[in-house]
Amino acid sequence: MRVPLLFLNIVLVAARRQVTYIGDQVLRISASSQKQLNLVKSLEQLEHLKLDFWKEPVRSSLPIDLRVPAKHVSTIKKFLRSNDIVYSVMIKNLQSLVDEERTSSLISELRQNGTYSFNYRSFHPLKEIYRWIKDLAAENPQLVRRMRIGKSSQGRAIHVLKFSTGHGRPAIWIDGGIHGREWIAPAVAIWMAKKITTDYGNDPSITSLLNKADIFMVIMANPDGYVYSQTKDRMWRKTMSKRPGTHCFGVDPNRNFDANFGGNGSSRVPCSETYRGPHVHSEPEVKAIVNFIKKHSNFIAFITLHSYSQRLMYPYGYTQDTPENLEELDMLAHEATEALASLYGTRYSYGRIIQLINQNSGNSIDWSYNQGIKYSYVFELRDEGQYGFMLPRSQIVPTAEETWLAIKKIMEYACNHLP
Ligand code: BHK
Ligand code: ZN
Repeated sequence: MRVPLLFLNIVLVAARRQVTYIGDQVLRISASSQKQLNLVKSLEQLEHLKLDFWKEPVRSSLPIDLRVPAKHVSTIKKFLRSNDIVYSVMIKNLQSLVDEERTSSLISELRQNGTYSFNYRSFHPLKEIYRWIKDLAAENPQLVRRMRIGKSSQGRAIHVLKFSTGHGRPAIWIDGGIHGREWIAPAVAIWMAKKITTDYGNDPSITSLLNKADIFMVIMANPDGYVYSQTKDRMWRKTMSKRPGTHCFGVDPNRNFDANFGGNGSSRVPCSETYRGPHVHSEPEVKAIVNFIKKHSNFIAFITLHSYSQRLMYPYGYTQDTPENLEELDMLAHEATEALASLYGTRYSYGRIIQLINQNSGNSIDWSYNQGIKYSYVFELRDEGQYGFMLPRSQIVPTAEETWLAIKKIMEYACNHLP
């Protein structure tokens, strides 16, 4: 018997009980005064509205991106209009982007030729990415090693790719995928890892770099969150750890590090998107990174990939205190963003976290900086908010290409300024 495909799809989707975003809108809000800013901030307290600030209110000059559940769209718009707060609709119906992505951006393919037939212009399910990681190491035995540095809450391996051509060298850290819904970050990391293997021995700059330093790259720092974002809830950000006494699950891994843990800009509420966790390094995903970096002990640069907003930020997030090498961090961020823009004209802003976004505590680069890693940076990749987390797959390769130029600047500088 033939079951109509459409019917089958509906049944499958219903069985998996996916979170849907039908009629949800993303509004870009321009608060033009401190008073208007405070009004928008006050919405953050109304937990029952289930608002999701894609870009939080910081200063009245900076745009705010807010995802509003369908049933509250008219209330929120009315609230904004009655207070003369200007807004525009960035995404009119989030579910239509989610649907489109599922059918045309998230591609599952059986591959024959290892990493050579991998489609770098597409997003992929975790299984395929893990297969690709294995293939890359197998294809490049003299250059790449796959190491398992830990396991997620749900038991998935956390892999690091070690690119090395010698012994006892300084090391550079790059991670992607620490937040589930930020799909562009692991996609960019995959492209970069492949780029290293094709450029080593051919391109003088990466060859000379790898003759001085090792690169350690975690493609997928939060595999559970990525899988959940692809199968159940596209907007999932956190880990997937469960705890007694609450129906909410998951911890924001980027609030779980030992850097002013529990301070401002992290939540003690398990249902919050920025829940810090029950204690420092409670998340096995975080613990894996921390243990590895502490044990290895000769990291000179730490780079973490997030999205979105087109920003390159450095410490601190938890304090207004300035990092000891502020001028150097700022100069290097300037050079890196100029290199990035040189390819396609993509403009990044740069600065300390606490200057560019709100104060936050427990993030990874504040932790790595306090470990003595002087060149600690976070990239918030494309775009500026037109698609936000729903970045189309046509932007994966251009984003990777331009970001690679910036990362090379940081790596080269760190190599030439050893502690
Ligand atoms: C990243 C690293 C260190 C400090 C802040 C950030 C920004 C990041 C976050 O944790 O709130 C923003 C983000 O994922 C969503 O774009
Ligand atoms: Zn993030």
